[in-house]
Amino acid sequence: MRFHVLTLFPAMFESPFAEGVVGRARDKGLVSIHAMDIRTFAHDRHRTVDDYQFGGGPGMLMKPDPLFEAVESVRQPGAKDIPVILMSPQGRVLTQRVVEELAELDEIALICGRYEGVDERVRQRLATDEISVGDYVLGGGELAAMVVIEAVSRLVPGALGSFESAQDDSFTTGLLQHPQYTRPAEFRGWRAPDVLMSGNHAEIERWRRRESLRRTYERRPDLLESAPLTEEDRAFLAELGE
Ligand code: 9D3
Repeated sequence: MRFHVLTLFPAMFESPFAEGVVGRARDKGLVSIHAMDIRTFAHDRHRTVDDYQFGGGPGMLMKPDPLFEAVESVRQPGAKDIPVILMSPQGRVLTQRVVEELAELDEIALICGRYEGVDERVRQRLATDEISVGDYVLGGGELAAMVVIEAVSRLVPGALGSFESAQDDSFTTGLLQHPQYTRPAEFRGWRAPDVLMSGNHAEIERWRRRESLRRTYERRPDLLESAPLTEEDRAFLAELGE
């Protein structure tokens, strides 16, 4: 998976991806991240990338020409067009389903906006997708693009070790993670649940499933609507609701 990032702050993409899952995937040659400075594609003396908005109003917009040229510099002559994702608060909200969809691609360009936004022609004529990472205000698209890169990279085959398989991720089972404990069995007088030390794997699985259901019911009941549930799960949830 190749990520091309168009940003005014390319250095932001260095240390976050030097380590961890993405760092290892890069070392293995499974993922590459190419951060390009949009300012390289400004041609005037002051390397201008922003301008006032027609019609007036506060704040500046990103000019279209440096962004178009930056994307065009990524496209290989004759190759098919690369998907271009505009990171924007007006985009479709990133979920694991969207991440899975993006993980099917072998190359994507991510446009990170700054200022008040981008010229509408970038959205209409350059971007093929527009993604938000949630309903809160960031200072620009960079951290949002990093979220996309991290979430997508871990789904690239071979990126995860066998102990961190993407298969039992909470958003794959559709439920929140059950409580987890490690040694010591008693810490400051707080004991880990005995069932986890019982060696009875069927009992442990049952306990974990129920705790996942309990936690999801308490914290994210919306997830229960789309989670695949057994009859036994439903009976347990009915008990919780009483
Ligand atoms: C306070 C300014 N807002 C006035 C309506 C508009 C606005 C412009 C630019 C709000 C945020 C930004 C910068 N944000 C992003 O570029 C961004 C973002 C976000 O803020 N939240 C969630 N996902 C994303 S993806 C890109």
